[in-house]
Amino acid sequence: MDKVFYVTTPIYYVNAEPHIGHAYTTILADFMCRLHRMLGYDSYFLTGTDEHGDKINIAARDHGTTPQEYADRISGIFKKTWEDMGLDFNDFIRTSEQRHEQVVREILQKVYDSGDIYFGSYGGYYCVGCERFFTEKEMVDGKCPDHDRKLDYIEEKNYFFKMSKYQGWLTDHITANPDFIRPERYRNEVLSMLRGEALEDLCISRPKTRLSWGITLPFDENFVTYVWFDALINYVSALGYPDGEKYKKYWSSAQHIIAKDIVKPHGIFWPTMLKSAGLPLYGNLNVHGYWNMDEAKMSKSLGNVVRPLDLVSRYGGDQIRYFFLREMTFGNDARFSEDVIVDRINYDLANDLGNLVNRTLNMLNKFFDGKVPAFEPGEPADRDEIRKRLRSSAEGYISFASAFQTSLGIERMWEFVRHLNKYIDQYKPWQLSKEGRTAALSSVMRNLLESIYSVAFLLSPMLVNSSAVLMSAMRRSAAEFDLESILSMEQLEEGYRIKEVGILFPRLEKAAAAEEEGKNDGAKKEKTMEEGLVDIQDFAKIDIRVAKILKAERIEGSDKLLELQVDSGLDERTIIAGIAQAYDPESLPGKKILLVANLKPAVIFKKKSFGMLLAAKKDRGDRPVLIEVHESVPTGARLS
Ligand code: ME8
Repeated sequence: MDKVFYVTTPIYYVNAEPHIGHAYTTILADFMCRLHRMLGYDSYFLTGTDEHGDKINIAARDHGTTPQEYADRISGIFKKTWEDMGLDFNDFIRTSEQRHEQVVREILQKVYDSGDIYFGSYGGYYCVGCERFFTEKEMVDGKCPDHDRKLDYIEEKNYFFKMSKYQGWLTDHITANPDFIRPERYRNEVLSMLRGEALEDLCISRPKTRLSWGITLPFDENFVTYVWFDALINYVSALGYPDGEKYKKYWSSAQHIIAKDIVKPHGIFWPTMLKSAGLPLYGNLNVHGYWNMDEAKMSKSLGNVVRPLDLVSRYGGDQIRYFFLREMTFGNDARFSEDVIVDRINYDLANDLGNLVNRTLNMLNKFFDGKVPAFEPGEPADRDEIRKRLRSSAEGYISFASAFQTSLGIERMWEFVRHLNKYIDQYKPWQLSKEGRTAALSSVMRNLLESIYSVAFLLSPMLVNSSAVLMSAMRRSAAEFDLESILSMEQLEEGYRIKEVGILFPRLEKAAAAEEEGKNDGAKKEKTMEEGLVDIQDFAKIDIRVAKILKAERIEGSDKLLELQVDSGLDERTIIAGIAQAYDPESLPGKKILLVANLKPAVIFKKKSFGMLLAAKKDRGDRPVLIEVHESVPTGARLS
């Protein structure tokens, strides 16, 4: 089979500006496109805007403008938002474009000629928000369940598409191709719609007397096309159906991404339309859940709607992509919370991945002048084991992510990242250096660098900017992708000096979310300060770790201070501690204590101290007692 991949988002209505729900779907599509490109696919990504129909007509009227002007403005905002977020779509389709209108008319004519369209009379409950008729069974208390709005009964003469004719065929197709609609819960939802009562035919026109903003039917100019029949066709019109090269190349590999709100049009209308018009079906319908948020936080009257670009400027583009792709389990709803964004950035990006990179590059500077060391076969330092873990994590990541299960896939890569941090703790390169075990040190550092390069490469569809920074710092030119060579861990050039990358994922000094909350709830914040309480985010800024004392000496001229060498798990460092009157230096080596690891260095008695040990005393005059930790707790473990 050709390695071709075509991914689409819904085309968004232009009656409102982009919000985080739209941003999520579009980021997911961008990730899937880049992932497949990385895997060697010819990959194509389409998004766009849905511009016809009652809804847009009404919104334009409310804004005192024409539908076309209104659509131009909002569509422009969508396109610019995705561009500013660095989303790399190949095409942006608008349903008011000529190229689209022409294909809609062509397909309508085909369906009409095949005898699947008839003229009839229809009465039904219409929801403008959904742009569709509801059956009595679908309504809740006479209202649309999604828009909580009383539905109007409308009766008019219209054209109908014989959707019911394809009910049996579609049921069989979905049953025989269990992945056609995924995940399973949405396949079942569609099957239960199909297996319930008889499918009704689809009303596909609107009389121009009621609505003129739409595509005129090719066989009756008194009517415009129903907006869903028009909109779904964007997926082929953008490819240049019927003769376009892109249509021929990409169409049958199509992967549609939508949320659970529009399963029926995509799972039932669209396949039956394709079948009737004689087009092949799309590849898969991939359905995600909803991002839910605190009503108060999203209420327009409070002026605090979350805009995708605000999030990016507040937290960073890669950080937001990571949060979205990691936090939502495909198919389920997820809770949107800025506190969780902060946690994900601090724990996963700064602490796990960022720390791994910084520790490794700092040690490389110190021990090898920043140059890629040789790999010493006599001292493999678990190279095979690391390679095995890399392969298993990478394969898990690729197979989950390819099936849209980004969260599970990313977690597999993080297992590897966390293992690499443990690997440093286990091999303690600073100790190898001190003991003069250069060959072992070379291999350990080389293994780490090769692993980091592979991680950066594999994560590049998600951490687009940071991966690019890392890869270009480590290599002169980007490699052609070949999974086997990435997994071989033989990508770097011996002796090449790795460039500085700085801090890739700064820990959040100021918890933006907490600050925002503070603004909205000043009284609460004041009360907290009055009582001397701190926020959890403030506490989280302090990096307290288990450290092991390696050496302790008195400092000449001071009866209070000791100079200690400790292993922090991150590095080996000097601490000046005021415990000389309480402890003999000889009694200290081997003890595991608590270290504040991210304190700014301070000069004490002309010596530099890199952190602080935690000790306790009840009264001022008491001697400080070190907080000792049981030896089973690993060095470097973080207090949380
Ligand atoms: O339905 N969580 O457009 P639309 C997750 N024009 N995703 C969300 C979301 C949320 N809270 N809110 C919206 C339409 N979305 C039609 C589509 S396609 C031929 C025509 C995302 O502007 C999600 O992808 O209402 C959802 O399916 C889509 O926006 C609906 O966008």
